[in-house]
Amino acid sequence: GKVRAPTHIISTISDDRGEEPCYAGVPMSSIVEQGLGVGDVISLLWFKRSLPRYCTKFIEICIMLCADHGPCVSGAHNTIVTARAGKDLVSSLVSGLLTIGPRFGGAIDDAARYFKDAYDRGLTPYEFVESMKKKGIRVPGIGHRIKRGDNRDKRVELLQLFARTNVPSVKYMEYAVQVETYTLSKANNLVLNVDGAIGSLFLDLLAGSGMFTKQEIDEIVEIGYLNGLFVLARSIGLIGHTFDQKRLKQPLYRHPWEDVLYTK
Ligand code: Q5B
Repeated sequence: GKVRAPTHIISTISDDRGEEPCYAGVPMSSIVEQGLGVGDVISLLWFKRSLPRYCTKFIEICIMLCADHGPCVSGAHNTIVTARAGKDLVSSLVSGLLTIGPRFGGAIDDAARYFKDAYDRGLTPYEFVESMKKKGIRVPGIGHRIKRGDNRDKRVELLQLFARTNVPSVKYMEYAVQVETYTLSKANNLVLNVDGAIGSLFLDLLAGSGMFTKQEIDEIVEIGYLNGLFVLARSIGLIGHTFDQKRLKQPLYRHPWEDVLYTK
């Protein structure tokens, strides 16, 4: 019989060989006809399944809330400087994206990892936070440069409101809130930030939706899917900042000498 030559690539999420492209087996026409949205497309292409409406809605809310946070944050600053250096859209975009990491926007996966581990092991917030301190690790998902105990992040409040109304169980989110209560007793800037809110709530979606086995949840957390939400969302804002600078015909950026401490 025929012998199949070994392939160089294995792909399991999409197929464009038929009459129309399919995402995780779902034809494009069915996605459009059913009026599905970007949350559904992410469900199919990232999680390879159709998730319930409250999950896809949550994903869409995350994307809307994280799309931009003004020109002063690391990512937007890099993008603005790059655009003003005359670089193209893709260069300006990736220059901003490259700042996403453990301090800025890329703490969602680690927040999910650490909150899950601490909750599943039954650690009290005190035991969790103090054990992190002993290890010299900042609690991912906690702390913000401008948000404070008396100036909470509206995005976190909106996510929590949606979850408390729509998500069947919010045990990981409530745990993160208890951790925040403890960290706030130490310092006023140690609020639950947007990364921590998304990380803990996504654990609730994964565990409470009944759509994932324990093994699948462990794999998602281990691989680290969730920073992808911030990367995807913030790309919207970074592209906007690029267009804004080009539209304004802004000149090459040079940082003022007065704002540098020259020292030996
Ligand atoms: N301390 C975010 O630091 C920041 C602590 C902590 C224990 C902590 C810091 C941090 C974890 C990473 C994280 C996501 C770097 C943030 C985001 C998106 C954004 C951004 C925007 C957007 C801020 C002062 C004292 C020190 C520290 C202690 C600080 N954080 N202790 N656990 N987590 N968080 N990142 O204000 O005794 O004086 O040495 O790394 O979750 O990125 O809007 O800007 O949408 O764009 O610079 O919202 O919290 O504080 O470094 O001066 O620290 O607090 O050890 O203690 P800051 P520092 P001590 S959301």
